[in-house]
Amino acid sequence: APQPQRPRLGTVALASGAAWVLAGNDTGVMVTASPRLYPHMWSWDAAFIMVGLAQLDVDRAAREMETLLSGQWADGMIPHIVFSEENGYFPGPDRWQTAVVCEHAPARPHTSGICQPPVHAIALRKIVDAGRRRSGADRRRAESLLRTSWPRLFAWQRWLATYRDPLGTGLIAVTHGWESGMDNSPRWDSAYAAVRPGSNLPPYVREDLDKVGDEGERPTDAEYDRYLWLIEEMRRVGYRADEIVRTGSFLVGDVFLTALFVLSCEVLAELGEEANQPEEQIALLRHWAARSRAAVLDTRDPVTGMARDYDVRAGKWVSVPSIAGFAPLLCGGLDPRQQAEMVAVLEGPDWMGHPDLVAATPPTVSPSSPQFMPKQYWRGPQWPVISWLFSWAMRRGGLDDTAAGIRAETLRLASDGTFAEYYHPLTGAPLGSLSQSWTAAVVLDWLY
Ligand code: 2M8
Repeated sequence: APQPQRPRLGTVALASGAAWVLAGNDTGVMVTASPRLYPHMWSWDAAFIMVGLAQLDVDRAAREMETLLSGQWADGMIPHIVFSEENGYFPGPDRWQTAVVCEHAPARPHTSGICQPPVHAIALRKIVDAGRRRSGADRRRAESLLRTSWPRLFAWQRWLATYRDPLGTGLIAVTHGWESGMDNSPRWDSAYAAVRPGSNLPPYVREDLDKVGDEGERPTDAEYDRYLWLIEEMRRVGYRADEIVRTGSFLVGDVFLTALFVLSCEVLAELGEEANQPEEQIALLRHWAARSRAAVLDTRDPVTGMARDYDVRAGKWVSVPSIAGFAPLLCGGLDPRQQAEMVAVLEGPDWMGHPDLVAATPPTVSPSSPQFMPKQYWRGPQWPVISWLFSWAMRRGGLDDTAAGIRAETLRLASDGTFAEYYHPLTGAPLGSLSQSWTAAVVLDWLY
């Protein structure tokens, strides 16, 4: 296999570099997702950032959770962006106008009007565990964060279960590709093809293109028109959750997000038991987890066995060879034979074991597929944060060997010390933003 050309860092230098990136991106109130491309707090980035911060400084990690929750909407939604005072990102608060048109949105901090995958309970678990490993002040800080944030995270899971289950099966739906976190994944191509930007889409100027090495690493203008059109639709209905699900032009049951919802419900239920939270709420979390786990398993393609998204507007399954197909390995529930088969596919020649990969860690699209685009954002590159998620969930699910392999190989990729947002699977070249906080954070957690 080809080898990456950059110098490799040893463990100590890599861990120090990761801590340095988090410190450099820290405004004091939030660690921004990256220094230039994303100068604000993103919802799921913040959760992974807390996982890294928990290893360095329990109080700082706890404050990150508090900053994120200061942006939570009155109905329970955790918005996908909590804005800093920085400029340089589009769409910013002026475009979203959430507090202007929606009574649930906080006036301050400014927030966006959509959500992102629920991984925050995992972050709370990590902070609580880190606090308990230490003593005195750290432990008290973590226990008090557990008491204050548990009801908020419960409200967030309830929001998803209430507003985002349009089929009533437990398959949680997204109303914008950005909500999935995998913005331009081929998973969304067919649903976006049906989104027709109106001629009254207010004009805009992108701010992302000059902040990466090559514009080809980012989504196209045609994709951006659709991203902005969906926001325009939502703004016009005052970001009313039920109305967006009823009338918006994009509504897809997201199998990957649903698997993360299952994991978060379970982790939150465990934390709730430890902290004596209300039994009926814990029972609800377990109920949602069971229902949504069954929904994830029900999406499997009868021929390939891979999990699929469901386009609610078009009324059809979406079969794309993306990493989301392995969602059952995140949330569990397969019988042992089916699970071994799915792991074998993941480790096999169409995925991690593809002979042309520099590192045997999951690419976002199968390199054997015609849809694979090795440097294009969510259309093929390897994302360390996604590898961390699989590794963490697989370890929890007893798949220790696969989890350890993903960890080792992703660390090898990331030992170039750039902490890139994503990597070129065939060359190991760093892509997108460098010094991306969540990459640094998951590396830190792995090295701890
Ligand atoms: C990317 O998404 C934002 C929009 O939310 C963007 O491209 O401007 C995605 O990779 C998303 O998953 C991530 O949370 C965000 C910040 O890292 O960047």
